[in-house]
Amino acid sequence: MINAVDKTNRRLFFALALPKPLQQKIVQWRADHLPPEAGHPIAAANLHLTLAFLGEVSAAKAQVLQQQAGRISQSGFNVMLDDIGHWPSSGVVWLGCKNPPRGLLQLAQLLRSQAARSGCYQTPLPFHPHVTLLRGAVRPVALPAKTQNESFRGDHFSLYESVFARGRTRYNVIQSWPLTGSSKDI
Ligand code: 2AM
Repeated sequence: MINAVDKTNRRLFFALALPKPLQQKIVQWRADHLPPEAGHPIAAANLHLTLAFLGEVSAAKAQVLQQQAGRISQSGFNVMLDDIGHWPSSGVVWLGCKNPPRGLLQLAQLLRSQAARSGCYQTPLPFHPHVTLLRGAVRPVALPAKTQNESFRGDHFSLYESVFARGRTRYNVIQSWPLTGSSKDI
């Protein structure tokens, strides 16, 4: 028998939140440095740094992933957004890190391997931490030579649900976990 589509599936991902003042600064900087025709700007409240994309996930699987996330013991780290780039194939203009902190890479690696073990497809592409600024940027974009070099403290991570309603995407936090573990501060 073919299973009916599970309507309780939700589109989920783990991410680092950006502090609200930084979201506002980035939006202002984007307006000043990227041409409006370059692509569709991501709303300030939606600016985040994805750690692991999970896709459409059942409630049972989400529960397992949340339990595993809760057992992660890692300390926080500083994320410096000092790089900018454009991926024309996915139409994404992004801010990223020239030298991502080890803690960020470790956390993403752990969440991605836990997700893969739970059957959430993980892209074979290497993890490239980034904050998406624009979507739909499929044409060449004149990128500014420098970013604002803003940094933020990754002191917690969250599970988000992506909800599309009335023509807009919203990201709702389902649960957050502190990064206050005992490993050496990075
Ligand atoms: P992006 O910003 O580079 O597009 C919520 O959709 C978050 O999950 C976004 O940050 C998005 O990354 C990421 N995401 C969406 N679909 C994805 C996929 N198939 N593989 C990896 N990441 C994905």
